[in-house]
Amino acid sequence: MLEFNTAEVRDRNSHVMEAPSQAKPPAAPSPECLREMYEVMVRSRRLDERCWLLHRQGRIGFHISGIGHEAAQVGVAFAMRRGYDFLHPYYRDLAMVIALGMSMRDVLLGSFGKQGDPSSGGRQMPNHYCYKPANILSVSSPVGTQLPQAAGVALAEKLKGGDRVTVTCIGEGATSEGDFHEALDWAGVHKLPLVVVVENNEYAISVPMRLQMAIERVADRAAAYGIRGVSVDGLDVFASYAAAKEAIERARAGEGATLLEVRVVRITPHSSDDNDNTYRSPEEKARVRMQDPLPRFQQQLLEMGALTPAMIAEIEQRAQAEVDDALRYAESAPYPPVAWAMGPVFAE
Ligand SMILES: Cc1ncc(C[n+]2csc(CCOP(=O)(O)OP(=O)(O)O)c2C)c(N)n1
Ligand SMILES: [Mg+2]
Repeated sequence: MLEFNTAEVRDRNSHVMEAPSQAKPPAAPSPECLREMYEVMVRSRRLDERCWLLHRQGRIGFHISGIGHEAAQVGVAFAMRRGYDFLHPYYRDLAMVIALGMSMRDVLLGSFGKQGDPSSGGRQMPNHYCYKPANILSVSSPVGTQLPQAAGVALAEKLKGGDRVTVTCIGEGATSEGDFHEALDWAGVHKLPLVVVVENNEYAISVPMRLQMAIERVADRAAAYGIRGVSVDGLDVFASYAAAKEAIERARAGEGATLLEVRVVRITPHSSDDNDNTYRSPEEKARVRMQDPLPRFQQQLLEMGALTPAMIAEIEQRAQAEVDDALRYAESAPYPPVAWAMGPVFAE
């Protein structure tokens, strides 16, 4: 009999934050909400950057980054009823899972493969987020496999008569997979309460979008399945929030699924194990860095008066302190007992 003590996992996670508000999101975010969105973006960015350093220092084995995707992720996450709706994320969704209530400690426990990692008890690859208290379903490693799973969750919710919406995220490369076709076809046929967010960063590792599809907008693919297709600037929090909110509320009202393309940039290489100098020119990389959504959102909030330089400094300080705390916590946490490697995967 294998002992996988889930109570112990929970105990080790007693630091876990309260689930964020499950309330219906407002039509337009208030200044407090905008500050919260900004803080999530900063926290995600600082943690992400630290993970790159930890990888280069040989302290963690892998990292895959959401840098450049945060505005879209925060826009979508805040348009959800967080902790009530379902999220089937993919590996780049760091800002999104933080917005839904995963802590930096949770994330780093996964990066270090330590006991207490809520995603998998330290057995999955890093960045394979899963967090039951916030209805975050586990990331699937094979690209696109979360799509039929998410359609299944949406179908189950519809059959139960519930009003929870399922949001799932993929890259534009994943839209070439058969799973994409199967899931969107079902979403159309059964009018599922599903929002498929395509975080289009124009690359699938080294393969540019023009070698992936002969159309300009991923959202155009929606027409083939009889669902809505919407394409927005995913570097803009406001545009991402508005588009996601409309898609989610339509899904909740029984009006069916949306394919929501958020056009973002991948500022880093594909992962810690990729060298993008082999396929991106220095000019292209500089151009991409100039589109960083974080300073853009900061500037927007400064101009609106929702942020002040003093607030920005405070948020930075809190984020850095949280990263330092999470790192100390995760690095000193124990590894899971060897017996846990085998369970609970298969039924006894
Ligand atoms: C079925 C499958 N094929 C290939 C891979 C290797 N792989 C991992 S990520 C990735 C690129 C995916 O690109 P995209 O969907 O655009 O997402 P992005 O990484 O750009 O966010 C590939 C080919 C995989 N994990 N699964
Ligand atoms: Mg991509």
